[in-house]
Amino acid sequence: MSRVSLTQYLVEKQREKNLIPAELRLLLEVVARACKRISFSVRKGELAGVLGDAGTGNVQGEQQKKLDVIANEVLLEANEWGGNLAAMASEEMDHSYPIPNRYPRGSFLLLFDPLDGSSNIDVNVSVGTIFSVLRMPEGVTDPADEHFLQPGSRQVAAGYAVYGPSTQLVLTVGDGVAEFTLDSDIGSWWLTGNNLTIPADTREYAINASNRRHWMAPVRRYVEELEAGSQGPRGKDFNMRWVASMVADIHRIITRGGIFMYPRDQREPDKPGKLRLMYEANPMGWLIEQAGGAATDGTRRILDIEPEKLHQRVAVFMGSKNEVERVTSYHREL
Ligand code: AHM
Ligand code: MG
Repeated sequence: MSRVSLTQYLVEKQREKNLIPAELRLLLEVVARACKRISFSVRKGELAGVLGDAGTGNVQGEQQKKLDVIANEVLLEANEWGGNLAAMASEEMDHSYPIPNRYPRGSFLLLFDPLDGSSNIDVNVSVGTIFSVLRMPEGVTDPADEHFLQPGSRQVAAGYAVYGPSTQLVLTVGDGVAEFTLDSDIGSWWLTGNNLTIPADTREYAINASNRRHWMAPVRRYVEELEAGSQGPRGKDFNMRWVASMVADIHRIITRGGIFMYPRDQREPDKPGKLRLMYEANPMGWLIEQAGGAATDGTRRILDIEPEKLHQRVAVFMGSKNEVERVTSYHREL
C-alpha cells in the first residue's frame, strides 16, 4: 500500500486545493521536524539525562522540567531561520520572541506549548507539543506581544504532536483534521487518519474530579448527572478518563469521542480556569471543531474570545458536540 507523507499531504493542500501558501507549508514542515526532535529526546528519557526539574520557573509560576526547556529551545532554533515567521510565543517565555535581525522575517506568528503535560514526564506517561499559527497583522514590521492577541477563529493552522506509545501529529489547516504517525526508523511522518470525526454523542468524560468541592453549580450538576448513569436523568452509564496531559486526553477524544473539561472554579472565581487560551484552548478548540465537535468556555465559543493577554487562562469544555452543548446550556440556565 502506498502511503501519503506529511509533505505530500501539505503539497496537495497548497497546489491542488490552493488552501495554504507555500510559506505556511514550509513552516508546518519545520514545526513537524522540531516535534520529531522532541520525540527523540522524550524517548531517550533517563538515558539522555533529560528527566527531572530544570530548577527554574516559567511566567505562570510553574516549575520547569528539563524537557520543557529543551523542547522550547528545539522549537525556537528550528523555526527562527526559515524566513516564514515574524515572531514566536511560548508557554515557557514571558514575552514573544521576534525573529532575530540576522534572518529574514515572514508574515506568520507561531505559538506553542512546547511540552504539555510535562508533570507526567518523569512517570513515563504521554506528553505532547501544541501549536497554533496566526498571520501577522497587515503593515506591522516590529512584532510584539499585542500582535498575537487575535481570536482563535483567525488561526491558519493548528496541531499537536503526542509522544505516546507511537508519536503522532494531528493537524488542521481549516480543511478537516489529519493524523500522521512517525516512522522513527526513517524519520518520516505518514498519513494514518484523514477527516477525523468526533461522534456527537459519547459515554466518556474527562475532568480532574479532585477539584469537585470547588466547582460551580453548572459543572456540579452536569457531572452528577453523568455519575448517576443509567439510574439518573441521562439514562445511560458514563466512564471517566483523566490522563492529566491535555494532549493525550484530547487525542483520545479526537480518536473516539468524549468531553474534556477544565472549568473555572470557586477557589479564585476571577481566574478563568487553568489552561491557556492562546496555545492550548485555541489550537485544540479549532481541531475539535474541524473534527465536528464543539469547544466553549461554558458560555462562549472558545474561538470567538478576543484575547487580552498572551498567557491568558480560560475555562474549557470541548469534544463531542451534544455533550458540550448540554454543559454549556447548564451555564446559561443559571
Ligand atoms: P502544563 O501546560 O503546565 O503541562 O499544564 C497543563 C496540563 C494539561 O496538559 C492537563 O490537562 C492539566 O494541566 C492537568 O491538570 P491537573 O494537574 O489539575 O490534573
Ligand atoms: Mg500545557
